Amino acid sequence: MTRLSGITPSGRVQLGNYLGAIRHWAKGSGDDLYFVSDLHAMTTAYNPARLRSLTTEQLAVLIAAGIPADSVFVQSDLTRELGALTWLLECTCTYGEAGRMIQFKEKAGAKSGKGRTGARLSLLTYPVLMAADILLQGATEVPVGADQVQHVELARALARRFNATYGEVFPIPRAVLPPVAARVRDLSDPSRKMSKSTRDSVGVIFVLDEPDLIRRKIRRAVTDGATETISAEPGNPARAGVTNLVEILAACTASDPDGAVAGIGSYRQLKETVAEAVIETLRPVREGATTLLADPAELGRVRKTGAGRAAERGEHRLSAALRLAGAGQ
Ligand code: AQP
Repeated sequence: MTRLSGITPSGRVQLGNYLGAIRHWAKGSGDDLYFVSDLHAMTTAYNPARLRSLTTEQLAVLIAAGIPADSVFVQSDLTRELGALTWLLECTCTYGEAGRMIQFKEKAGAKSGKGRTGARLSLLTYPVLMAADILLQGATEVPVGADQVQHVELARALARRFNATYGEVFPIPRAVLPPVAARVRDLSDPSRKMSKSTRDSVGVIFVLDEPDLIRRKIRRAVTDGATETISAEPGNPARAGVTNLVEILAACTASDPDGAVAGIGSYRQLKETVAEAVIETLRPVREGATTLLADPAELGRVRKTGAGRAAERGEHRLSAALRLAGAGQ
């Protein structure tokens, strides 16, 4: 069994990415693969220099979080392999299948401002690139959120069709919904989840934020002002801010929400406790990533090793797929 998961450098890595995904990835098996999906960040307008720096930062965070360096790679380091496989899969996928992707329907009009016809073609085709990410590595399990299940289903359909048409090459992947992980919410607007691409970052804790900045952001977090009841009430929108703080504390201290807040008597004390727990949880990752980022030669070496392993792993599948599909010599 090979698991494959990615993170998109659409912004700086935030606490939700860490508590909900990255720290679990660090406990995976040596066969698992994790990648920074920088090519996926190009489907809407972006700044190339910022994309490069976010990609490097995410790579450093993944390694500092404890994921073995040879299990991590940057997607664009496999552009040649992925480009070739994406083409074969685009020749396997129908226009109708790509157009049915809910994320395309939701994002295409909104992002371009000119309706679907103004959306980048890559917004339509990126699920096929995602299928190539999965199938190149022969991944059998793809942990994803509910919004990505449809894309993994597409990868399954394309793998089956390719195998049936040209010959068996690809293991059939399946989406796995990770066990309920902490869903961290924005500190200033707890009605939405914490996200790395949120424009106003006062409610977002970035993994590389300095401790003082973390304290300030948590001090300003929305609570309900009135009751000073220190408990989590999932599903009650009026208490979403306090619930979020309690759940962050529980996730950082590996305890249940009631146990985590035992002895805390005020919102002020709750915020101070949450801030210190977040700072301590992120400290080793921030320190490790900062050290790596200060040594570009070492980070470059680590990056090359991961890319080499990922390319090597996919090589025989790609050449078999090209040969069976009638391409190359
Ligand atoms: N707030 C969150 N709480 C728990 N888990 C979260 N994840 C993201 N936000 C939270 C998990 O992080 C992993 C990598 O995320 P992604 O890059 O695939 O994209 P995303 O889910 O769309 O993350 P963001 O931060 O919200 O990015 P943008 O702003 O670009 O949309 C995933 O496993 C995700 O579940």
